[in-house]
Amino acid sequence: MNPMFQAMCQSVLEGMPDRAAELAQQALAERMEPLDAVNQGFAVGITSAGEQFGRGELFLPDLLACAEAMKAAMKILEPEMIKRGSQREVLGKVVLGTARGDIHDIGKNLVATILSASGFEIFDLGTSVTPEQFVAKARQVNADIVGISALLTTTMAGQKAVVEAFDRDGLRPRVKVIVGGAAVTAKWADEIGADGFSRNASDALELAKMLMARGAVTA
Ligand code: B1M
Repeated sequence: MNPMFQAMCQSVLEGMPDRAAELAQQALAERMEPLDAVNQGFAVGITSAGEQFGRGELFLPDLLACAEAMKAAMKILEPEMIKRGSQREVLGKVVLGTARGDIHDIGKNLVATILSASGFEIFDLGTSVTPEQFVAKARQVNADIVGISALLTTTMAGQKAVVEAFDRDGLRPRVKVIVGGAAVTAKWADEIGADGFSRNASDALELAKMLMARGAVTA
């Protein structure tokens, strides 16, 4: 691994927010693509932290420190990604949030940043969002797409509840519901009747564009 990516990964694994922020600044100063810094550096660190946590080699306070370091880097890189987005025309309106009971937001924020930088208008409801909140916001802003992130196997059920709430409310099929998050699969998306699934933020952008092209926009 390139030494800069290695240092980024290490800053997250060691839970050092100041070091992570410094490396993010350095990456921008060296004209590195911010998404490369995320995908090849900082995210490698947080994924590895998650694996160590899963094996019982890291404890929750350690994982929290790793997440703080990751967030410190994202705080510097995300505004730059938005700034670099050249597209000015609004491609569509997207309501985003993490499923009820789930407080993981790093991936969801990255999806929001990439979509926003590429011309989508984002309404980010934050974490632990109920189906009713998704429906109310989608109605209020006349959303084209609603995206629900879930990182826990237990909160994936919240994605299903959102699909059902949109069906009950008569907002589908006009509004498309897309899902993602570490534990989510295309099979799960199919099972719950979602309109799409993506594995990462770049694929989420392609998916959102494809849904808009297929006629998600009606208003
Ligand atoms: Co948590 N956590 N965590 N955690 N955490 C996981 C998810 C876990 C897999 C770790 C493990 O055990 N190996 C595990 C879940 C197991 C399971 O259910 N299968 C777990 C657990 C158990 C927990 C707690 C229950 C721990 C506890 O309290 N005992 C607790 C739950 C709290 C809650 O939500 N109620 C908890 C807490 C936390 C922290 C607070 C410490 C912190 C979150 C900080 C924050 O987000 N603000 C945290 C972290 C950091 C993780 C891991 C290590 C990393 C997640 C992350 O940020 N990844 C995670 C392990 C892992 O996922 N490998 C883990 C980086 C991010 C860029 O990727 O979020 O996957 P990701 O997003 C990607 C794609 O998934 C996709 O695009 C993104 C960018 O490419 N994507 C979408 C995401 N959302 C999308 C939506 C879309 C489309 C694509 O469309 C709408």
